[in-house]
Amino acid sequence: MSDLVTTRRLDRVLVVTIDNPPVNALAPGVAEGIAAAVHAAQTDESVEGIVVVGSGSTFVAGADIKEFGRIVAGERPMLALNPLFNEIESSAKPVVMALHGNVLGGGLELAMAGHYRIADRRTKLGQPEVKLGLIPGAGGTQRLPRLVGLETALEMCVFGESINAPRALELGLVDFVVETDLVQAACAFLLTAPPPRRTRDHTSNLLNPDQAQSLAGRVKPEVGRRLRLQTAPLAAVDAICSAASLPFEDGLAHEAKLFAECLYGEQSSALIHTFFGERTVSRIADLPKDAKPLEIRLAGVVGAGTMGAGIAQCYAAAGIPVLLKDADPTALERGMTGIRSALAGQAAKGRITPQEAEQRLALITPIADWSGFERCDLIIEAVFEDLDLKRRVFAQLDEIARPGAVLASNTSTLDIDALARCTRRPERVVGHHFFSPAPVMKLLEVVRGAATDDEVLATTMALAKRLKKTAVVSRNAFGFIGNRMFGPYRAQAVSIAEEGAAPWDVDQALYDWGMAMGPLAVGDLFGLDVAWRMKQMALKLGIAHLDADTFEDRLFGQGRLGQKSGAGWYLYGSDRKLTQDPDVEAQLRLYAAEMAIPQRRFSPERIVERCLDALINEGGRLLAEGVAQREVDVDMVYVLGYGFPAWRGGPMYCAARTGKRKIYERMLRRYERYGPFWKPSEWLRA
Ligand code: 3H9
Repeated sequence: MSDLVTTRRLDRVLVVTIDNPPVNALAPGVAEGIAAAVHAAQTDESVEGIVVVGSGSTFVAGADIKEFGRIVAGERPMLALNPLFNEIESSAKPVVMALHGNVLGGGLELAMAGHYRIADRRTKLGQPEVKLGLIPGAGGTQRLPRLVGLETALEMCVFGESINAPRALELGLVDFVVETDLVQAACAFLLTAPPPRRTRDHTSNLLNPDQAQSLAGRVKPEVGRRLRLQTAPLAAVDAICSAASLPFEDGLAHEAKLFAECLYGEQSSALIHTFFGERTVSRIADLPKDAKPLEIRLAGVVGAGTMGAGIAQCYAAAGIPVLLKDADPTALERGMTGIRSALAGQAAKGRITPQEAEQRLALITPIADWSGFERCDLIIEAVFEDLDLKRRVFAQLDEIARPGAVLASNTSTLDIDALARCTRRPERVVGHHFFSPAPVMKLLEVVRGAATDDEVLATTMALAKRLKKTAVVSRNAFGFIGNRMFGPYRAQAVSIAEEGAAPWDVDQALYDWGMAMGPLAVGDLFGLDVAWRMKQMALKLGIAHLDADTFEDRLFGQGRLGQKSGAGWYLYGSDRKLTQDPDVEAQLRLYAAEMAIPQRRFSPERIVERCLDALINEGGRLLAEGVAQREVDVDMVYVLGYGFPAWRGGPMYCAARTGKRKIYERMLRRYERYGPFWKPSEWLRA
């Protein structure tokens, strides 16, 4: 047996253990080892049955994702798991899969190749391949519908969400759920001499081909809407529905063909990049391994506005008691009302139980003064984005907070070092930039000030994990990574509108490319007043060569602040639904004439190219300045915080795909024609 798979005997049962830490991924040798053990057991008369189990904390979390890049690069042959799983399924002796931890992707496919499945109560089962731009490729689209029916199989494979063991039991995906020792329970079951039972033969759950086709016709538009522009989910629908019309082996061949198309497609590489990217960003090159995180037993949030209330909810969701302070009783009450209704909404949608909602609410203490803040291990301010106001808050925190407490700011742009200097403990100050809505958005942009010490950074990274956020570290610089890049990106969108494109065409081009929202509509969302203020700061600091006077500034000057005032680039009804405003376009053309801006037509491709080039170039500047650690950090900020499509991998990933040289050359041409905005960053030049 290989090191990855070992066998032992428990009475008349052969126990096959997969041992490939940390997640027992199906690296080359794992499935081979299991199949070989099953094969050998066929001729060993002393073996009556076989149990397959994972060592450590999990069964199998899927195929080894690291292999996919190697396959695409031609360094490795395509995975050939089907013959091995078929060998297991064909065993003349019963095979029980003993499941715990994560049974995902190829792991669930392996489990379904067994004859019976017994699971620990806390097991999670799923086919998350679509999240990597793939479909199940080792029989999942053929065996899963046989066990749970087409509709449930679609739900699981198309959206990639896992289910828990009790639900799997209800669905017939597992046969037993136990609280006792898994292997003992599996062995005891085998000694009752259950007959081998092949999943492939279980066809009673399948619809007839016509029904399957009409189901596919019904779900595809919904899939197209919910997972816009993604190819793998639609391929999953095809593969699963084919289970109803094709014999099992043909179904496997059809699945294999679709799997290969997805694997060699661009979306899969980009999504695999984001999978590893989300994990890479937690590694900080110069943070000593022995930097010990502080335990956060009580947190304080200053400011009960949208952000403060949202941040308090994040802490409560992680089980951390939190004091929510606002000196204005109306604001405090509004904040708490918002929290109550958000929690009730989550309970109504079944995301949490009503008891969990109660528990979370009980962890949040609204407070008008500073009482209790002296006990907090961490205090985060989320007051209005104004440097002087935040300075005063930090000076006050310095008076109140206990020695050693972490003092964090939720600022999205301001100078963390300037805030740190208002205290006598700048080493305890750090930026925790949450994104709105804080309980939903996964990104936490962490700002490491010049003095921030290792313990504070280690505490922040550990805390982010507890809050279920992905932390990306930025050095202190105006706008950090996210907002600093957003300025030039939006500036291009505004310029293109000034040069002749209708604002909605600019937004539509980027939306159709995959962005969650167009950049001008985003301006309306966060407020053209905020955009204006940010630009003034950037201009003062001489960042990114933004134009001092633009059409957007005119809109702001007219009191068109975006959604909050009912009008910005668009018009908004009371439901905040947007409509195009012909007056904006008429004004735009007058503005262009007044400013003598030559007018031209823009194709959607050209709009996307110019906006992305601006985004990428600013990302390059941040890398060259050392504000961002790595390309992947920039990518994760954009994918997790700015609606950049994960299946495009992030701006810097896109740059690599397009070719840095190509982008550099067109930047240089624009730089020579249009001036300093387009000066290529050192990163692009290198
Ligand atoms: C598939 O199965 C295709 C099939 O249909 C067959 C086709 C032919 N491979 O996330 P964590 C690493 S596609 C390689 O921090 P957690 C991960 O990078 C696959 N490595 O822990 C990390 O490494 P490091 C379908 C993997 O407890 C370490 O393990 N399966 C894999 O927060 C710990 O991971 C999936 O998509 C893997 N499959 O979460 C499941 N999985 O320490 C993907 C993890 O060096 N995995 N690693 O950074 C997950 O969703 C989560 O990792 C899991 C654990 C929930 C399992």
